[in-house]
Amino acid sequence: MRKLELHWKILIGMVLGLVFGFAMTYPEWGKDFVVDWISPFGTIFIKLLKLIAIPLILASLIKGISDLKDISKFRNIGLRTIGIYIGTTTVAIILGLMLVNILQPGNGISDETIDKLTATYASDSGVVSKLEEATRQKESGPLKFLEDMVPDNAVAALGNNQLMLQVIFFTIFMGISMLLIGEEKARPLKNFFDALNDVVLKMVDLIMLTAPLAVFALLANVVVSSSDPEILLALLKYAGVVVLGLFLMVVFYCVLVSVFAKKNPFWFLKQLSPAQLLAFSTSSSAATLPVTMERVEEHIGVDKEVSSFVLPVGATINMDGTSLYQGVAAVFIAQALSFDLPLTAQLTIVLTALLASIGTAAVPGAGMVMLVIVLESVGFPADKYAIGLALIFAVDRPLDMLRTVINITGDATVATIVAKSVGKLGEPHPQEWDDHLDEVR
Ligand code: DAS
Repeated sequence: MRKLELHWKILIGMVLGLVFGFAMTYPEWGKDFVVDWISPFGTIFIKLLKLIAIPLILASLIKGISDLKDISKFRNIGLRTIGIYIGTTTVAIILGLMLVNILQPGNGISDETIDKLTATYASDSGVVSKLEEATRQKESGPLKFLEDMVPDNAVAALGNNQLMLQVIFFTIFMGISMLLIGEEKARPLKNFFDALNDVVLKMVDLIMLTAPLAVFALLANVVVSSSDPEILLALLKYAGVVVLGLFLMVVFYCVLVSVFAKKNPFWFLKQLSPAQLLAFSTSSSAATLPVTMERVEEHIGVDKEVSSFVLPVGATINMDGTSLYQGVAAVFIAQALSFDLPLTAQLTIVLTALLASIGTAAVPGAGMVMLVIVLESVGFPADKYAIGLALIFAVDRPLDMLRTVINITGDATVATIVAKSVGKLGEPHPQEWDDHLDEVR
Protein backbone atom coordinates (compact mmCIF):
# COMPACT_ATOMS: atom_id res chain seq x y z
CA MET A 1 0.00 0.00 0.00
CA ARG A 2 1.35 3.46 -0.91
CA LYS A 3 2.83 5.01 2.22
CA LEU A 4 0.16 7.36 3.55
CA GLU A 5 1.34 10.92 4.07
CA LEU A 6 1.32 11.77 7.76
CA HIS A 7 -1.48 14.31 7.55
CA TRP A 8 -3.77 11.64 6.14
CA LYS A 9 -2.87 9.42 9.10
CA ILE A 10 -3.64 12.36 11.41
CA LEU A 11 -7.00 12.87 9.71
CA ILE A 12 -7.83 9.16 10.08
CA GLY A 13 -6.83 9.37 13.76
CA MET A 14 -9.19 12.32 14.21
CA VAL A 15 -12.13 10.60 12.53
CA LEU A 16 -11.60 7.39 14.52
CA GLY A 17 -11.32 9.50 17.68
CA LEU A 18 -14.68 11.18 16.97
CA VAL A 19 -16.36 7.83 16.19
CA PHE A 20 -14.85 6.16 19.25
CA GLY A 21 -15.83 9.14 21.42
CA PHE A 22 -19.46 8.97 20.27
CA ALA A 23 -19.45 5.22 20.88
CA MET A 24 -18.18 5.80 24.42
CA THR A 25 -21.08 8.18 25.21
CA TYR A 26 -23.45 5.15 25.35
CA PRO A 27 -22.07 2.80 28.06
CA GLU A 28 -22.15 4.54 31.47
CA TRP A 29 -18.48 3.62 32.04
CA GLY A 30 -17.57 5.11 28.62
CA LYS A 31 -16.71 8.66 29.64
CA ASP A 32 -14.56 7.56 32.58
CA PHE A 33 -12.75 5.02 30.39
CA VAL A 34 -11.85 7.70 27.82
CA VAL A 35 -10.85 10.27 30.46
CA ASP A 36 -8.76 7.78 32.48
CA TRP A 37 -7.23 5.54 29.81
CA ILE A 38 -7.30 7.38 26.45
CA SER A 39 -7.11 11.12 27.11
CA PRO A 40 -3.63 10.99 28.79
CA PHE A 41 -2.03 10.09 25.42
CA GLY A 42 -3.31 13.37 24.04
CA THR A 43 -2.10 15.30 27.06
CA ILE A 44 1.38 13.76 26.79
CA PHE A 45 1.56 14.72 23.10
CA ILE A 46 0.66 18.35 23.85
CA LYS A 47 3.22 18.44 26.67
CA LEU A 48 5.94 17.07 24.36
CA LEU A 49 5.25 19.73 21.72
CA LYS A 50 5.17 22.53 24.29
CA LEU A 51 8.38 21.12 25.82
CA ILE A 52 10.30 21.70 22.58
CA ALA A 53 8.59 24.98 21.66
CA ILE A 54 10.94 27.00 23.87
CA PRO A 55 14.29 25.53 22.68
CA LEU A 56 12.97 25.72 19.10
CA ILE A 57 12.19 29.44 19.44
CA LEU A 58 15.56 30.03 21.10
CA ALA A 59 17.56 28.17 18.43
CA SER A 60 15.65 29.26 15.34
CA LEU A 61 15.37 32.92 16.40
CA ILE A 62 19.09 33.15 17.23
CA LYS A 63 19.90 31.47 13.89
CA GLY A 64 17.42 33.70 12.06
CA ILE A 65 18.81 36.93 13.52
CA SER A 66 22.49 35.97 13.23
CA ASP A 67 21.94 34.90 9.58
CA LEU A 68 20.56 38.39 8.91
CA LYS A 69 24.02 39.93 9.42
CA ASP A 70 22.32 43.33 9.35
CA ILE A 71 20.07 44.67 12.12
CA SER A 72 18.19 47.00 9.78
CA LYS A 73 16.81 43.95 7.94
CA PHE A 74 15.56 42.60 11.28
CA ARG A 75 13.88 45.92 12.06
CA ASN A 76 12.31 45.87 8.59
CA ILE A 77 10.88 42.36 9.12
CA GLY A 78 9.72 43.24 12.63
CA LEU A 79 7.87 46.41 11.65
CA ARG A 80 6.16 44.78 8.65
CA THR A 81 5.14 41.81 10.81
CA ILE A 82 3.60 43.83 13.65
CA GLY A 83 1.85 46.14 11.18
CA ILE A 84 0.26 43.30 9.19
CA TYR A 85 -0.68 41.43 12.39
CA ILE A 86 -2.59 44.46 13.68
CA GLY A 87 -4.22 44.85 10.26
CA THR A 88 -5.47 41.27 9.93
CA THR A 89 -6.74 41.22 13.53
CA THR A 90 -8.66 44.44 12.99
CA VAL A 91 -10.24 42.98 9.83
CA ALA A 92 -11.23 39.88 11.83
CA ILE A 93 -12.95 41.87 14.57
CA ILE A 94 -14.84 44.14 12.17
CA LEU A 95 -15.93 41.08 10.14
CA GLY A 96 -17.19 39.41 13.33
CA LEU A 97 -19.10 42.52 14.43
CA MET A 98 -20.72 42.91 11.00
CA LEU A 99 -21.91 39.28 10.98
CA VAL A 100 -23.28 39.27 14.55
CA ASN A 101 -25.17 42.54 13.94
CA ILE A 102 -26.62 41.34 10.65
CA LEU A 103 -27.54 37.80 11.76
CA GLN A 104 -28.55 38.72 15.37
CA PRO A 105 -28.01 35.22 16.90
CA GLY A 106 -28.71 36.50 20.42
CA ASN A 107 -32.18 37.83 19.72
CA GLY A 108 -33.56 34.35 19.02
CA ILE A 109 -32.62 32.85 22.40
CA SER A 110 -35.69 32.08 24.55
CA ASP A 111 -35.81 33.04 28.24
CA GLU A 112 -36.10 29.41 29.30
CA THR A 113 -32.94 28.56 27.36
CA ILE A 114 -31.13 31.45 29.06
CA ASP A 115 -32.41 30.22 32.46
CA LYS A 116 -31.33 26.63 31.66
CA LEU A 117 -27.85 27.68 30.49
CA THR A 118 -27.46 29.93 33.54
CA ALA A 119 -28.57 27.18 35.93
CA THR A 120 -26.26 24.65 34.25
CA TYR A 121 -23.10 26.67 33.75
CA ALA A 122 -23.07 29.95 35.73
CA SER A 123 -21.51 28.24 38.74
CA ASP A 124 -19.61 25.63 36.69
CA SER A 125 -15.94 25.40 37.76
CA GLY A 126 -14.89 26.11 34.16
CA VAL A 127 -16.78 29.43 34.13
CA VAL A 128 -15.76 30.38 37.67
CA SER A 129 -12.06 29.74 36.97
CA LYS A 130 -12.22 31.83 33.79
CA LEU A 131 -13.83 34.71 35.70
CA GLU A 132 -11.12 34.49 38.39
CA GLU A 133 -8.38 34.50 35.73
CA ALA A 134 -10.06 37.48 34.03
CA THR A 135 -10.10 39.38 37.33
CA ARG A 136 -6.36 38.77 37.75
CA GLN A 137 -5.78 40.00 34.19
CA LYS A 138 -7.95 43.11 34.77
CA GLU A 139 -6.10 44.07 37.97
CA SER A 140 -2.90 44.41 35.99
CA GLY A 141 -2.22 47.76 34.27
CA PRO A 142 -2.46 48.40 30.51
CA LEU A 143 1.32 48.00 30.03
CA LYS A 144 1.57 44.84 32.17
CA PHE A 145 2.13 42.72 29.06
CA LEU A 146 5.08 44.96 28.16
CA GLU A 147 6.48 44.71 31.69
CA ASP A 148 5.99 40.92 31.68
CA MET A 149 7.91 40.70 28.41
CA VAL A 150 11.20 41.42 30.19
CA PRO A 151 12.33 38.33 32.13
CA ASP A 152 14.30 38.76 35.33
CA ASN A 153 15.60 35.23 35.08
CA ALA A 154 16.72 33.88 31.69
CA VAL A 155 16.61 30.23 32.74
CA ALA A 156 13.16 30.54 34.33
CA ALA A 157 11.88 32.34 31.24
CA LEU A 158 13.20 29.53 29.05
CA GLY A 159 11.42 26.99 31.20
CA ASN A 160 7.98 28.55 31.22
CA ASN A 161 5.80 28.15 28.16
CA GLN A 162 3.28 30.76 29.28
CA LEU A 163 5.96 33.45 29.11
CA MET A 164 6.85 32.76 25.51
CA LEU A 165 7.09 36.50 24.87
CA GLN A 166 9.84 36.66 27.51
CA VAL A 167 11.79 33.99 25.64
CA ILE A 168 11.31 35.92 22.40
CA PHE A 169 12.47 39.15 24.07
CA PHE A 170 15.54 37.46 25.62
CA THR A 171 16.42 35.71 22.36
CA ILE A 172 16.10 38.85 20.23
CA PHE A 173 18.25 40.74 22.75
CA MET A 174 20.88 38.00 22.61
CA GLY A 175 20.73 37.66 18.81
CA ILE A 176 21.24 41.38 18.26
CA SER A 177 24.15 41.36 20.74
CA MET A 178 25.71 38.48 18.78
CA LEU A 179 25.48 40.59 15.63
CA LEU A 180 27.14 43.51 17.43
CA ILE A 181 30.18 41.53 18.64
CA GLY A 182 30.91 40.45 15.07
CA GLU A 183 30.67 37.18 13.14
CA GLU A 184 34.08 35.80 14.18
CA LYS A 185 33.58 36.13 17.92
CA ALA A 186 29.97 34.89 17.77
CA ARG A 187 30.71 31.89 15.51
CA PRO A 188 31.04 29.22 18.27
CA LEU A 189 27.71 30.30 19.77
CA LYS A 190 26.08 30.50 16.31
CA ASN A 191 27.33 26.98 15.47
CA PHE A 192 25.86 25.73 18.75
CA PHE A 193 22.42 27.22 18.03
CA ASP A 194 22.51 25.99 14.41
CA ALA A 195 23.06 22.45 15.68
CA LEU A 196 20.44 22.88 18.41
CA ASN A 197 17.96 24.03 15.77
CA ASP A 198 18.54 20.89 13.65
CA VAL A 199 18.22 18.64 16.70
CA VAL A 200 14.97 20.24 17.86
CA LEU A 201 13.44 20.03 14.37
CA LYS A 202 14.34 16.32 14.35
CA MET A 203 12.56 16.01 17.71
CA VAL A 204 9.47 17.61 16.12
CA ASP A 205 9.57 14.97 13.38
CA LEU A 206 9.80 12.15 15.89
CA ILE A 207 7.00 13.52 18.09
CA MET A 208 4.84 13.94 14.99
CA LEU A 209 5.08 10.20 14.33
CA THR A 210 2.83 9.74 17.38
CA ALA A 211 0.35 12.36 16.15
CA PRO A 212 -2.32 9.94 14.79
CA LEU A 213 -2.67 8.23 18.19
CA ALA A 214 -2.57 11.57 20.01
CA VAL A 215 -5.33 13.20 17.96
CA PHE A 216 -7.42 10.04 18.36
CA ALA A 217 -7.19 10.51 22.13
CA LEU A 218 -7.78 14.27 22.01
CA LEU A 219 -10.89 14.06 19.81
CA ALA A 220 -12.38 11.15 21.78
CA ASN A 221 -12.00 13.22 24.93
CA VAL A 222 -13.64 16.29 23.33
CA VAL A 223 -16.68 14.21 22.33
CA VAL A 224 -17.25 12.58 25.73
CA SER A 225 -16.81 15.96 27.44
CA SER A 226 -19.29 17.80 25.19
CA SER A 227 -22.60 19.21 26.43
CA ASP A 228 -25.97 17.64 25.70
CA PRO A 229 -27.19 18.03 22.10
CA GLU A 230 -30.29 20.09 23.07
CA ILE A 231 -28.12 22.87 24.49
CA LEU A 232 -25.75 22.69 21.54
CA LEU A 233 -28.79 23.11 19.27
CA ALA A 234 -29.91 26.25 21.12
CA LEU A 235 -26.50 27.79 20.53
CA LEU A 236 -26.26 26.60 16.94
CA LYS A 237 -26.98 30.03 15.45
CA TYR A 238 -24.34 31.70 17.62
CA ALA A 239 -21.78 28.99 16.78
CA GLY A 240 -22.78 29.26 13.12
CA VAL A 241 -22.01 33.00 13.07
CA VAL A 242 -18.54 32.38 14.57
CA VAL A 243 -17.83 29.53 12.12
CA LEU A 244 -19.00 31.64 9.15
CA GLY A 245 -16.69 34.45 10.27
CA LEU A 246 -13.74 32.07 10.68
CA PHE A 247 -14.41 30.60 7.24
CA LEU A 248 -14.43 34.09 5.67
CA MET A 249 -11.08 34.75 7.38
CA VAL A 250 -9.65 31.72 5.54
CA VAL A 251 -10.94 33.21 2.28
CA PHE A 252 -9.26 36.50 3.28
CA TYR A 253 -5.95 34.70 3.90
CA CYS A 254 -6.23 32.95 0.53
CA VAL A 255 -6.60 36.34 -1.16
CA LEU A 256 -3.55 37.70 0.74
CA VAL A 257 -1.38 34.66 -0.17
CA SER A 258 -2.49 34.79 -3.79
CA VAL A 259 -2.06 38.56 -4.27
CA PHE A 260 0.99 39.31 -2.09
CA ALA A 261 2.91 36.02 -2.09
CA LYS A 262 1.91 34.91 -5.61
CA LYS A 263 1.21 31.39 -4.26
CA ASN A 264 -1.75 29.13 -5.10
CA PRO A 265 -3.94 29.40 -1.99
CA PHE A 266 -5.12 25.78 -2.18
CA TRP A 267 -1.50 24.60 -2.38
CA PHE A 268 -0.72 26.86 0.61
CA LEU A 269 -3.57 25.40 2.73
CA LYS A 270 -2.54 21.83 1.78
CA GLN A 271 1.07 22.41 2.86
CA LEU A 272 -0.14 23.94 6.13
CA SER A 273 -2.82 21.29 6.79
CA PRO A 274 -0.92 19.09 9.31
CA ALA A 275 -0.41 22.15 11.53
CA GLN A 276 -4.07 23.10 11.14
CA LEU A 277 -5.18 19.57 12.08
CA LEU A 278 -3.00 19.76 15.20
CA ALA A 279 -4.31 23.23 16.08
CA PHE A 280 -7.84 21.80 15.78
CA SER A 281 -6.99 18.78 17.93
CA THR A 282 -4.96 20.56 20.61
CA SER A 283 -6.72 24.00 20.75
CA SER A 284 -3.28 25.39 21.50
CA SER A 285 -1.24 27.68 19.21
CA ALA A 286 1.74 27.20 21.53
CA ALA A 287 1.67 23.40 21.23
CA THR A 288 1.20 23.65 17.47
CA LEU A 289 4.00 26.20 16.98
CA PRO A 290 6.84 23.68 16.32
CA VAL A 291 4.78 22.04 13.57
CA THR A 292 3.64 25.40 12.14
CA MET A 293 7.31 26.42 11.90
CA GLU A 294 8.32 23.15 10.28
CA ARG A 295 5.51 23.33 7.70
CA VAL A 296 6.06 27.03 6.87
CA GLU A 297 9.84 26.63 6.51
CA GLU A 298 10.17 23.25 4.82
CA HIS A 299 6.87 22.93 2.90
CA ILE A 300 6.02 26.53 2.01
CA GLY A 301 9.59 27.81 1.65
CA VAL A 302 9.68 30.72 4.08
CA ASP A 303 13.27 31.44 5.12
CA LYS A 304 14.11 30.91 8.79
CA GLU A 305 15.23 34.54 9.03
CA VAL A 306 11.53 35.44 8.73
CA SER A 307 9.68 32.41 10.18
CA SER A 308 11.84 32.26 13.31
CA PHE A 309 10.54 35.69 14.36
CA VAL A 310 7.12 35.99 12.74
CA LEU A 311 5.69 32.63 13.90
CA PRO A 312 6.67 32.64 17.61
CA VAL A 313 5.50 36.27 17.90
CA GLY A 314 2.33 35.39 16.01
CA ALA A 315 1.60 32.38 18.22
CA THR A 316 1.56 34.65 21.24
CA ILE A 317 0.13 37.97 20.05
CA ASN A 318 -1.63 37.38 16.71
CA MET A 319 -4.94 35.58 17.22
CA ASP A 320 -7.31 36.60 14.45
CA GLY A 321 -9.71 33.72 15.14
CA THR A 322 -9.88 34.60 18.80
CA SER A 323 -10.44 38.31 18.17
CA LEU A 324 -13.28 37.57 15.72
CA TYR A 325 -14.83 35.20 18.28
CA GLN A 326 -14.54 37.80 21.06
CA GLY A 327 -16.34 40.39 18.91
CA VAL A 328 -19.16 37.98 18.05
CA ALA A 329 -19.47 36.57 21.59
CA ALA A 330 -19.59 40.00 23.26
CA VAL A 331 -22.43 41.22 21.02
CA PHE A 332 -24.24 37.85 21.19
CA ILE A 333 -24.26 37.99 25.00
CA ALA A 334 -25.47 41.61 24.92
CA GLN A 335 -28.25 40.66 22.49
CA ALA A 336 -29.32 37.62 24.52
CA LEU A 337 -29.45 39.61 27.78
CA SER A 338 -31.01 42.68 26.11
CA PHE A 339 -28.02 44.88 26.95
CA ASP A 340 -27.97 47.76 24.44
CA LEU A 341 -24.71 48.14 22.50
CA PRO A 342 -24.70 51.34 20.38
CA LEU A 343 -22.27 51.68 17.47
CA THR A 344 -19.82 53.69 19.61
CA ALA A 345 -19.63 50.80 22.10
CA GLN A 346 -18.99 48.40 19.24
CA LEU A 347 -16.15 50.57 17.98
CA THR A 348 -14.69 50.23 21.48
CA ILE A 349 -14.91 46.46 21.01
CA VAL A 350 -12.65 46.73 17.96
CA LEU A 351 -9.85 48.18 20.15
CA THR A 352 -10.40 46.05 23.26
CA ALA A 353 -10.77 42.79 21.27
CA LEU A 354 -7.49 43.65 19.52
CA LEU A 355 -5.75 44.16 22.87
CA ALA A 356 -7.54 41.17 24.41
CA SER A 357 -6.42 38.86 21.61
CA ILE A 358 -2.82 40.11 22.02
CA GLY A 359 -3.06 39.29 25.72
CA THR A 360 -4.71 35.90 25.16
CA ALA A 361 -2.42 33.03 26.10
CA ALA A 362 -1.81 30.44 23.37
CA VAL A 363 -3.51 27.67 25.36
CA PRO A 364 -6.97 26.06 25.31
CA GLY A 365 -9.86 28.27 26.44
CA ALA A 366 -7.80 31.43 26.94
CA GLY A 367 -9.93 33.41 24.51
CA MET A 368 -12.95 33.10 26.78
CA VAL A 369 -11.00 34.53 29.72
CA MET A 370 -10.14 37.69 27.82
CA LEU A 371 -13.75 38.03 26.62
CA VAL A 372 -14.55 39.42 30.08
CA ILE A 373 -12.14 42.33 29.37
CA VAL A 374 -14.11 43.08 26.20
CA LEU A 375 -17.44 42.92 28.06
CA GLU A 376 -16.12 45.25 30.77
CA SER A 377 -14.92 47.76 28.15
CA VAL A 378 -18.49 48.31 26.94
CA GLY A 379 -19.90 48.68 30.46
CA PHE A 380 -21.55 45.27 30.61
CA PRO A 381 -22.83 44.78 34.21
CA ALA A 382 -20.19 42.87 36.20
CA ASP A 383 -22.83 40.91 38.12
CA LYS A 384 -23.89 39.32 34.80
CA TYR A 385 -20.44 38.18 33.61
CA ALA A 386 -21.08 34.63 34.90
CA ILE A 387 -24.42 34.47 33.06
CA GLY A 388 -22.80 35.83 29.93
CA LEU A 389 -20.04 33.23 29.95
CA ALA A 390 -22.59 30.54 30.85
CA LEU A 391 -24.46 31.31 27.62
CA ILE A 392 -21.47 30.41 25.45
CA PHE A 393 -19.58 27.92 27.64
CA ALA A 394 -21.28 24.83 26.23
CA VAL A 395 -19.91 25.37 22.71
CA ASP A 396 -16.62 27.03 23.65
CA ARG A 397 -14.38 23.98 23.20
CA PRO A 398 -15.31 23.19 19.56
CA LEU A 399 -15.18 26.91 18.74
CA ASP A 400 -11.79 27.13 20.48
CA MET A 401 -10.54 24.31 18.24
CA LEU A 402 -11.68 26.17 15.13
CA ARG A 403 -10.42 29.62 16.17
CA THR A 404 -7.01 28.14 16.99
CA VAL A 405 -6.85 26.82 13.41
CA ILE A 406 -7.52 30.36 12.16
CA ASN A 407 -4.95 31.78 14.60
CA ILE A 408 -2.10 29.67 13.21
CA THR A 409 -3.31 30.04 9.61
CA GLY A 410 -3.15 33.81 10.05
CA ASP A 411 0.40 33.54 11.43
CA ALA A 412 1.51 31.35 8.50
CA THR A 413 -0.13 33.74 6.01
CA VAL A 414 1.68 36.76 7.45
CA ALA A 415 5.00 34.87 7.55
CA THR A 416 4.56 33.99 3.87
CA ILE A 417 3.69 37.50 2.67
CA VAL A 418 6.40 39.14 4.82
CA ALA A 419 8.95 36.64 3.44
CA LYS A 420 7.86 37.45 -0.10
CA SER A 421 8.11 41.18 0.57
CA VAL A 422 11.75 40.91 1.76
CA GLY A 423 12.80 38.36 -0.87
CA LYS A 424 12.98 35.45 1.59
CA LEU A 425 10.29 33.17 0.11
CA GLY A 426 12.16 30.30 -1.55
CA GLU A 427 11.29 26.87 -2.84
CA PRO A 428 9.94 24.26 -0.41
CA HIS A 429 12.44 21.63 0.75
CA PRO A 430 10.18 19.09 2.48
CA GLN A 431 11.68 16.47 4.75
CA GLU A 432 8.82 13.97 5.04
CA TRP A 433 8.32 12.92 8.62
CA ASP A 434 8.41 9.19 7.84
CA ASP A 435 11.76 9.55 6.05
CA HIS A 436 13.30 9.93 9.48
CA LEU A 437 11.99 6.53 10.53
CA ASP A 438 14.62 4.73 8.43
CA GLU A 439 17.31 6.88 10.01
CA VAL A 440 16.22 6.10 13.55
CA ARG A 441 15.48 2.38 13.01
N1 DAS B 1 -6.79 28.33 22.19
C1 DAS B 1 -6.16 29.63 21.92
C2 DAS B 1 -4.94 29.40 21.04
O1 DAS B 1 -4.11 28.59 21.42
C3 DAS B 1 -7.12 30.58 21.28
C4 DAS B 1 -8.31 30.89 22.17
O2 DAS B 1 -8.44 30.39 23.31
O3 DAS B 1 -9.12 31.69 21.70
O4 DAS B 1 -4.82 30.05 19.99
